[in-house]
Amino acid sequence: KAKIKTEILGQKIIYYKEIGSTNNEAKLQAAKGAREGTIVVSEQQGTGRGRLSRGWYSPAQKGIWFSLILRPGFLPQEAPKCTLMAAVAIAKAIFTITGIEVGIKWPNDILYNGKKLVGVLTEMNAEMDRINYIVIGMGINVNVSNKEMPEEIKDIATSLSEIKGETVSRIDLLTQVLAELENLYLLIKEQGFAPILKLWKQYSVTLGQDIKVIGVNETFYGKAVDIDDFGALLVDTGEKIERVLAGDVSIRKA
Ligand code: BT5
Repeated sequence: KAKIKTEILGQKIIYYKEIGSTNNEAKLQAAKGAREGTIVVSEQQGTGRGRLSRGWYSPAQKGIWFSLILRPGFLPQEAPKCTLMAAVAIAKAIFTITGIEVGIKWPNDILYNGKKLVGVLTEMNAEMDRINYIVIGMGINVNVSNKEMPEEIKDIATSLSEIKGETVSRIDLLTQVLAELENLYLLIKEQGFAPILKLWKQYSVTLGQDIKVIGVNETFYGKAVDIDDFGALLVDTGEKIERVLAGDVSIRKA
């Protein structure tokens, strides 16, 4: 706590040695009225979640598994912006602390050499046309060893310690992530989403690629051409521009 340099984010920290999912706990806390900036951190998650009820491997003391509660004044359909904001904040913080240059894969992955280093899971509670709360869950593989990873992710995942060949301080990285998140969040409040979008595009490894969009009901191919003001991915199929919203799709290189 001594190292925290932020004014809002992380001023209240709810810490667990072990929990099912920090996102679930943050949603409970938010529903009970936890204030903006509250974070839920756990050393380990038993049932860490990805999107579409996928799992998130969260071994004890090896990563940063945490969730941030925000209560932004924007519209429910703007919530995906939080995912992009978080990805940019984490990418910047990783560079500051480790010197590693990462890429962002739309909407919620941070990759290094095509392997997943970070996942972001944004969940929202809205009533009528107002956001009650947003929970941004972030999973960062800090000192996770590749050898110990479950078979299913061994070939697709990596960690900062695997890349650097040495352990990385989780507390230094977490405090830096909070600092970057706060900067970007205040920037959105002052200047809207445009500056974040610009930064996001600098890190993007998705734009310009031929991709396969795997939705719940349909799959299609196209070129990822842009991101719109709501954080949706615009995909040129050759016939038309499809607008793809986060949450319900996966994308792969075609
Ligand atoms: C995500 O989902 O990438 C969002 C992950 C969010 C995790 C954080 S941790 C704190 C907070 N509390 C939670 O319960 N969740 C959040 P998605 O794009 O659906 O990717 C999930 C897929 O990533 C899985 O199906 C695996 O293939 C892969 N995967 C699982 N664990 C991984 C890990 N530790 N590192 C890299 N890839 C992983």
